[in-house]
Amino acid sequence: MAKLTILNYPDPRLHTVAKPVKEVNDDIRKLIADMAETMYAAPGIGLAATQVNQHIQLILVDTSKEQNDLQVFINPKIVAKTGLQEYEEGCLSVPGIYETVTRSERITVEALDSNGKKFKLNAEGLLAVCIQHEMDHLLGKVFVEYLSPLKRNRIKAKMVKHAREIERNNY
Ligand code: K2U
Ligand code: ZN
Repeated sequence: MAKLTILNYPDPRLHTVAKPVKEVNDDIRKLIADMAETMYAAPGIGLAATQVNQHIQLILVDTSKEQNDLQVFINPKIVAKTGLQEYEEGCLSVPGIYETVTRSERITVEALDSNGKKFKLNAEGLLAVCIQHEMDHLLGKVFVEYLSPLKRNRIKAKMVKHAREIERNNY
């Protein structure tokens, strides 16, 4: 397994629309293993392939307390949604920023698992928030895009400054 580099906002590659996975093969399963290592090490409770610069429809989620219940969604589609909920979200691609976002309270997701088998899941609460957050990444959308232009531009400027400081420290 290997830890992968997570793209940081406002990297334009985060706005790439992911393509469907044609075949769930060993290459996909290797990427899943690497993404899982990367997510748990961050630490995070979700990760989209887009965030590691792999533009295919693959997301991982683990909202369990013990961080031992990895859920893999390949070519996920939301087929039903009800209600609304607010949650203070973070993102591994926007470190240090937490803002409230409104999303559907309950969702039904259809996807393929890591063996290519189709499944359907009803999710609510944090699991529903996380799945919707990750599926936005597959559409090239980062959660700061739900904020006002003023807030979003302030965050963008902060992240660009952060990136320059990292670059300076690395030389
Ligand atoms: O960057 C990501 O896409 C992973 C997200 C997943 C997530 C975002 C918002 C709300 C829930 C999950 C986070 O980095 S994981 C960090 C985190 C952990 C607990 C609660 C909120 C954020
Ligand atoms: Zn994110």
